[in-house]
Amino acid sequence: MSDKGNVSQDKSKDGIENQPENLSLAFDPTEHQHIRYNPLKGEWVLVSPHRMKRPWGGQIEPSTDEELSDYDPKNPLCPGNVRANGEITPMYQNTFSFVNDFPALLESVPNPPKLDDELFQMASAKGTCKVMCFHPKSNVTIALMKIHEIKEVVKQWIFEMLELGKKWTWVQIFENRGALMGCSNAHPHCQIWASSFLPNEARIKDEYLSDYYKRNKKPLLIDYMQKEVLKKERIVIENRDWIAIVPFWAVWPYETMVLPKKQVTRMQDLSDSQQESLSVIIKRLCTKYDNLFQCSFPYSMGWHGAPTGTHINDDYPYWTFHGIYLPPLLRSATIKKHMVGYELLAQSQRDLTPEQAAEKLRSLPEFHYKYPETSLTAEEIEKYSN
Ligand code: H2U
Repeated sequence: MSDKGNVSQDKSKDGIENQPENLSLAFDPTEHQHIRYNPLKGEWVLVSPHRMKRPWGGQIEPSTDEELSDYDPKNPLCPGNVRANGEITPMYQNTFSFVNDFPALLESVPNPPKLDDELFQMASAKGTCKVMCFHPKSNVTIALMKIHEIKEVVKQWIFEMLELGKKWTWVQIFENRGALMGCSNAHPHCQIWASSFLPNEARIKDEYLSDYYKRNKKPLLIDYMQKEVLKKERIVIENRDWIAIVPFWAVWPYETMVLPKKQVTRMQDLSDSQQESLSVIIKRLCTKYDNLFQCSFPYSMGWHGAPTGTHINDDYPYWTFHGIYLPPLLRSATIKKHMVGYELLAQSQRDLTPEQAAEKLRSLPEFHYKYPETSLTAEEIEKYSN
C-alpha cells in the first residue's frame, strides 16, 4: 500500500517528471490538457478541455423522455401486480423491498476448490440481491418526489443496510436510472447487492482511505470536503449537512459526489435530521440533473460507507459515508460519453473540466423544467441551509 499511497510523490515512475514546458504559455486548466489524480483509487484521469470545441459526428442516442402513466398493469414492480416468481407485489404505500427473482449472488452455494497457482485463483462468493421500489407510482423519480417520500426511501435504505449488514461484508445500494444505464424497468427503484466479499471498488477505496489516514491522521474525504468548501470551485449545491460536488478527479462529464459536512462512517449512523437534509440534497441534485439537458436524466448512483458483516464493530476512523452519481450524458439528452478505446486500454479521459461541469450545474435553476410544481421553494431550500 505504501508505494500506492505515495504515487503523487513518485511521479518519475509514471514518466511525468520534468517534461519540457512551453514557458511562454501560462497553464490554463480550461484550455490545456493535463492529468489529475484520484486519491481514492490511485488512478489518473486525462483532462483535454480543448476537445470540447470539436463538432459532434458520433452516435446520438434516441430520446427516452416519454410520458409514463402512474400505473402499468404489466409492470411487476407496481402494487398489486404479479412478479416473475408468481408472487403478488403488495399494495405498498411508500417503499417495498423484495429478494431479486434473478439474483447474481445466492446465499448458499458450494465453495470453489483452492487452486495452488497464483495465476488461477478463485474464492468463495456468497450473498443476496434485493430490489427496492421507491414509490408506488411508476411516473415519479427522486427529482419529483416530496421530501417526506424521499425520507422514506432513506429510511428503507438504512433498514436494508442494518439487516443485510448483519451478515454481509459489503452492502451495495445502487440505482440504474434510465434505459441508457441499462435499467430494465421504468418504475422508481434501486437494487441492493450484499456480498461476503469486498467488491473491487470498495476494496481499493478501503486501502487508499486507510493509507491516507495512517499518514495524515484524518479521514481523506473530510479533509477533501473541507478544502472544497474553501475553494468553492466544484460545489454544485450544499445545505447544513451536505455538499454535492463534481470531484476534482471526476471521470464522467457530470459526475458528482455527495459528502457529509461532519464525519459519519455509515449510512445507518445518520441522525433523523441528517436523513432529512440528505433527502433534500438528492432531490435538488436530481432536479439540476433533469434541468441540464431537459430530460429525465440517466445515471448510476450508489452509496459507500465502512464495511459491515464481521467488520461491523471494527474501528473505521478513515471511512466516510458518501454518495456517488455517475451520469453518462455529455452534450445533450441524446449524446452520451463513451468509455471506449483510450479509456479501456489506457486511462479515463474527459473533455470539459470538473470546474466547468460544476459551474454549469450550479447555475441551473432549482425549479424542475417540466414539473415546476414538484420543486422545493426558495424558503424550503433556505430552511435546510443552516
Ligand atoms: P433494473 O431495472 O436496474 O435492471 O432492475 C430491475 C430488477 O428487478 C432486475 O434485477 C428484478 C430484475 O431481476 N425483477 C425481479 O426480481 N422480479 C420481477 O418480476 C421483475 C424484475
